[in-house]
Amino acid sequence: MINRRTLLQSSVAASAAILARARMAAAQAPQHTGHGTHTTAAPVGTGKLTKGRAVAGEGYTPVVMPNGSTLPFEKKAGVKVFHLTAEPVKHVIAPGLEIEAWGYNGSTPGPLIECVEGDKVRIYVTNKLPEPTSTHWHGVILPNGMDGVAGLTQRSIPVGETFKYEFTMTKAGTFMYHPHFDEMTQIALGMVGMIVVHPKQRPARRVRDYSLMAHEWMIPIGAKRPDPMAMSDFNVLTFNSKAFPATEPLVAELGDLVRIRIGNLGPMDHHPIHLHGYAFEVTETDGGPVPRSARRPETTTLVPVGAVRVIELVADNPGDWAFHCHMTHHVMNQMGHDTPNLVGANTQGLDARVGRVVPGYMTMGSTGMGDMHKMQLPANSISMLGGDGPFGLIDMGGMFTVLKVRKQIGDQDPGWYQHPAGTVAGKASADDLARDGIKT
Ligand SMILES: [Cu+2]
Repeated sequence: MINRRTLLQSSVAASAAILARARMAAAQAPQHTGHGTHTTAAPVGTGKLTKGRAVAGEGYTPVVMPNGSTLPFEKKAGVKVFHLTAEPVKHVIAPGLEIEAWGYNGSTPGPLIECVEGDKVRIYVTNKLPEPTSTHWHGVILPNGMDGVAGLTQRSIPVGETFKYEFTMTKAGTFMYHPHFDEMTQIALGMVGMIVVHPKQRPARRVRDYSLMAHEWMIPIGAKRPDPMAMSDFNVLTFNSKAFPATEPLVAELGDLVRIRIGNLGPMDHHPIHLHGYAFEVTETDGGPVPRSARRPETTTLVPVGAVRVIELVADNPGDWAFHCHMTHHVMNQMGHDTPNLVGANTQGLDARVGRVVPGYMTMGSTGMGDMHKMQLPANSISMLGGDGPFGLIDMGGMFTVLKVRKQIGDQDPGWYQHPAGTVAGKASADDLARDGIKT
């Protein structure tokens, strides 16, 4: 493989699926690079796990927002008082890719708002954006004037001002919040958040309760500002605004009930979210609980734009289980699509001819895209796919994380699953093949 800049300078137009990327990246790729350099981001599997926010006097098990946080509140005369600040934020999608986003209280998604059915809440929203905003409480049943639709139910919040929303959380469930002013820009730049209203009473049960917000971004190679004009060419797909391998794993102990609340406030795409090793049921949407008689077992559930799906399962199958969007392009990072299809093409002649001007040139992509993680990366961009796993490269990026089920879980990421002897797929022996009559 060759230095990408050299390749571009020599104006070799026929190349791999990387070319659209490379073309845009040329200006930002000043470094001389070696051959076949491994460019995957830091492996998952080390680090402290995010905790939910326990509140004294509340009976619920706090929801955990991996890679995120829960909004604190103060109780004033029986009212839970929250404060959101809409503002520009610097955000790291994965090590190596920092963006200039907009969010709430310094993060995208904004912090989780967590309370209990029947709570009176007062939510202040301060606008530190360069334009007006408003906040809509998606799915929450409330008086019309608190619904947050700029122009329709309130004035937009001018730059520098603070508005006050007051209502009662009459209904338990999983909801979302987002702007209802210049939605296209503000949502595309990361202004999204989740709301969990716990029921007053829930059967006592050990539960691992997670909140994940699906999002999609168009981040041109080398740029820091996501492009809010994008309509179909999103190139970064995230859970809680992180792309694998930067997504924090979900964890559970054997016997735990696992509840995963998946919201989708991405601009355009619905996501079929798939879990390995388990069947689950969708127990709630942002409209409320799904009646038991209407539930069915699933391994994939479609989470449409502007919707929540809450899934539940009992953690009875230990291991490291992939949890991801099943759209194959949604588990790639910053993939260029404007390229010729080279899969199956015989590129030997091309390699030989280009090799005369660019020694060592090798066309990538002719045997598939599995080697794309070896590409050299321009500044402020991440590998299209991949993090290091226990058996080599995990060639997944984007909307991908891992549910780690163990006998015991502490405060730390438990690392990779230690498989019992004889339970990992491996090379068939000559004896195996002979015994079972397999001819290869
Ligand atoms: Cu998807």
